[in-house]
Amino acid sequence: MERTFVMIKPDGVQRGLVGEILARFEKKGFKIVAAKFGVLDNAIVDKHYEEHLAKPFYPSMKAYITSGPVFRFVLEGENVIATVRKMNGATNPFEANPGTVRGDYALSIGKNVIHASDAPESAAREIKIHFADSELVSYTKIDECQIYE
Ligand code: FUP
Repeated sequence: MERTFVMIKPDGVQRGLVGEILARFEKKGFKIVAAKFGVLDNAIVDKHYEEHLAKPFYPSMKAYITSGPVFRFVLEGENVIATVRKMNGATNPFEANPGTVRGDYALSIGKNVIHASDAPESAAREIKIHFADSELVSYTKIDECQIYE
C-alpha cells in the first residue's frame, strides 16, 4: 500500500476548510495513518521546500506557510499519491478543475490551500521530514473489505 504526505496550509486552516477537505479523502476510501496540527518551524520548512530555496517566491512563501498553524497528515491506500494530487487539482488554482480542492476553494498560486507529495520518492522524503516512524499507525479499517476487490 502506498502512503502520501498531505498538508492543509495556513489559508485552509484559517478558512475552516480542514474538516471538509479531510472528509473528501476519508469518503474516497483512504486511511489516515498519522496527523498533527501546529505551526511549522523554519528548519522543517527549508527541508520540505528544499527544491525551491533559491526561487524568487521562496521568502514570501516561507512567510506565509509559517504565518499560522497547518494540519499535516499521512494517507494510505492504493495509488494514493497520484489520486490525492488529482483530487487537489493543479498547483495554479486558475488551472485547477472544478471539483478539485484548489478548483473549488482557491484563487491564487501563493495561497492554494493544500500540499500533497507528487511521487513515491517525495512522499517517502516528506513523511520522514514531518513524522517519526513511531507516529505512523498501521491498523486495519473495518470497511477495507468493501473498498478493495
Ligand atoms: P506543488 O507540488 O503543487 O506543491 O507545487 P510546487 O512544488 O511547484 O510549488 C510549491 C509551492 O510553491 C506551491 F504550493 C505554491 C508556491 N509557489 C508560489 O508561490 N509561486 C510559484 O510561482 C510557484 C509555486
